[in-house]
Amino acid sequence: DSHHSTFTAKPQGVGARIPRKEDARHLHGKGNFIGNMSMPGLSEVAFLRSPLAHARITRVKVSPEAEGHVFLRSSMPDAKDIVANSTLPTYQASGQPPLAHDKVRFVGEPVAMTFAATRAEAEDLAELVDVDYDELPVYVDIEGAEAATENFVHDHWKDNVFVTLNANTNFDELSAKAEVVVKREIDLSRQCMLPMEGIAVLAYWDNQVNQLVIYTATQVPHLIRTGLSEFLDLPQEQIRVISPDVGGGFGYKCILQQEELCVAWLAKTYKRPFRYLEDRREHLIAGANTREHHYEMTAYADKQGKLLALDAKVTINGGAYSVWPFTVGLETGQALGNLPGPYAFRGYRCQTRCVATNKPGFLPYRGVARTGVCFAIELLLDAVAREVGREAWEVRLDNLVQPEQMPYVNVTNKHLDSGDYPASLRRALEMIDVNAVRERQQRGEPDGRLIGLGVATYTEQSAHGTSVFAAWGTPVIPGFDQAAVKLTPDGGAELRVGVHSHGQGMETTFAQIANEILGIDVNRIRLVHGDTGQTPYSSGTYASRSLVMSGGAVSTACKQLVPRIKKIGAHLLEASVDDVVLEDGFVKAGDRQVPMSQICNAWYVNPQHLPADVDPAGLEISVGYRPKVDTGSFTYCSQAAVVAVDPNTGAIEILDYVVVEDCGRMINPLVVEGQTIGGIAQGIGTALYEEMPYDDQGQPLASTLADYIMPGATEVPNIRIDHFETLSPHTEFGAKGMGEGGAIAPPAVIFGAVNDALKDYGVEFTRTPLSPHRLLDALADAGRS
Ligand code: MCN
Ligand code: SMO
Repeated sequence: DSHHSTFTAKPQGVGARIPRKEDARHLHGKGNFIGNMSMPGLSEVAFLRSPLAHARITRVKVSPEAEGHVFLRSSMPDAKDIVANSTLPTYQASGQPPLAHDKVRFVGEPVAMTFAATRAEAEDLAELVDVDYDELPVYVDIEGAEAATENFVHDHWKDNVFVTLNANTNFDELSAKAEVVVKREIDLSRQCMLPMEGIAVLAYWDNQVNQLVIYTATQVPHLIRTGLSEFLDLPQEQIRVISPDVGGGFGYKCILQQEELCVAWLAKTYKRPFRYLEDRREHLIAGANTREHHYEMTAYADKQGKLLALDAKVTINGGAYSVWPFTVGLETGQALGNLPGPYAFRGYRCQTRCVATNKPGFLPYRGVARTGVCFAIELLLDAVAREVGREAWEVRLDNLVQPEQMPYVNVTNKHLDSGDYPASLRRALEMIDVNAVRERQQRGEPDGRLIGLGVATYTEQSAHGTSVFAAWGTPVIPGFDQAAVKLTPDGGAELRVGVHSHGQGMETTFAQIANEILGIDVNRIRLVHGDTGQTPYSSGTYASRSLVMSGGAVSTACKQLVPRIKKIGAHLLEASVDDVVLEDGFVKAGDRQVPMSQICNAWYVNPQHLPADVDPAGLEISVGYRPKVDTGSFTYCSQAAVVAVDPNTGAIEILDYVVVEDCGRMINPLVVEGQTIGGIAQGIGTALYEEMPYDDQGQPLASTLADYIMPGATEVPNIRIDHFETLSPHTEFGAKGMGEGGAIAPPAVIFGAVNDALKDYGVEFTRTPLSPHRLLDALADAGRS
């Protein structure tokens, strides 16, 4: 049908399903991670962390044996507190000191720093620091934080609210016409991010160039440099940030971490190498968390379940500090703007706010607010469908933006660029075979388990541009991106980008883009990324932006080199430049051709033979790129799942999971599928397993992976994927970003399926994770177990 692409890819070009170049080194244990690095005279750093969630520090005593190896905030007067500013009107900024001094605001907040030859010795030194605390009231939950009238998380604030945002479009007028009103409260619990590698930073001083060199596991090397420059008071050219292999980012590594600032300060001050590696326990206790959203949702619909208006109040538990550079405004603004998702209703009233509590700071995590808003609106639509007595997908098909409405500007002014949303849902239903599932449900399972079917459709706003970051109030982020392309004297190519690939496969996909245009073998194309000393300035990797933005820049740069290559090739072929083409890595005139290696040799090694009007800029170029419309590309996707619920044990098994996604032209379908499956695995974690619990004093109750459950291979089913390829009119190749998408829908899909399985039991779940004990408790409450 028309949604499936008939495009045929070149063997290594755009669209080719080739294996990832980067896999070989990782599969052979040859990755270059900070934990593996060694350096003469390297000291290992440890932190003494707060045992309390909210308390004043009244006295710090360092025992004499540790003197000279222990650092407090007062030891670092030349470092500034990390302050993430925002242009959003109601925003209250938080100052995050590199080390806590006047008070602590969450359990695990660093209070003192030590170093020694080994980590164990550094930790022993930290034991020699004695801190007295005066306890303050602890804010754990949203309600408690909002109710506070004094002793706020930040002393100078007027309440515990970081920011409040409001939207109201045609709400009164359209909600008044509703025949059906459905309300739900929906919660996404707080969770960790658990990349395989935690925070990792090694810094030293390079005397030759008088420069601080910092290796850090980051998604955003250029932004880290900008941040370090500001908070360490060093000019940018005196800082080089290198992000080598990174063991997963997922958002955890797109901010400036205070540990990065501290280790960089040590290197700047002592002019020798220092390293800090976050361990698993530190990550679970003190690493920034994500996802804690509370929704109060009201749908106003007609008798068929067609939405007229939506009323929503969204509150986010933002933890103690607003992260640099995104601030909590990112999550809050994205929730406000993306809650309508793929739906066409025109009445919207929404308030989103983010409150400060005594928990670790709040970070964007794969999917960012879109996982929460998808969960909220999809569960609400399931409830509407039940209310009007229709199937969940029938109601969705009526509410989705229809293909003839595209491009569609929705109620929050999102420019949905292209696609056929209902067709993706219909295809997902066909793949999962709805009728067969309903028959099976009717028949019942021999083992007594209950079968349920869930569906969800979402949009993934990706590759947000300059104007979107401005709307989220984050002044530090330019939003555009750049690339430099250099052909080598022997006919290979180097692509330099300031984004960072830490599992997304860009070393392969960006080479495919260059191969598409220049025809150079992908194994002769090297991606240089994640080093401020070698790459153009960049907003970095997050928000599924790298392909559209940096990939767009690579494409533009390669295209601009083509006439220069042809000019040299035409000379070598003694042909007119108008008569030659660049094809498969050769400049061709009729049946004569000259390979790229000879063209590069002519320019770099034997330029004396070339005509004088060959562009002296040569075979190297740097370009900037902004898509034609910079409000983001809108990938969309429908997912469906069948689950089996055991009402005796509370166990949930995912029997089938299907995906129909449309990210425009896929540069590499294999990479797109890998990204999708990885995201879904994380989404299954959000849905069924992951939760960071705290007691009422803000003590984290899961400090090891025995207490914090995440899905393993056995919890992730075989995922079947189909692709539509509707090209974006705004981007190079019509590609749209998709790296987060997988993680957006699973909570909505799985909860929809479990609620469907239990629809005759009088229970409905609206809070993640859906653990066996929650399921059994609910059945017991309903008198059904
Ligand atoms: N791609 C493609 N065709 C498309 C779209 C994307 O072939 N139409 C390919 C790209 O070329 C790239 C990959 O898919 O190789 C992802 O591209 P993109 O959607 O631009 O996303 P980013 O590269 O900007 O990656 C960021 C995104 C985010 S925000 C999170 S969070 C996340 C994710 O990627 N973190 C990840 N995927 C991850 N995957 C791994 N392994 N590790 C992480 O930390
Ligand atoms: S959470 Mo992804 O780094 O936008």
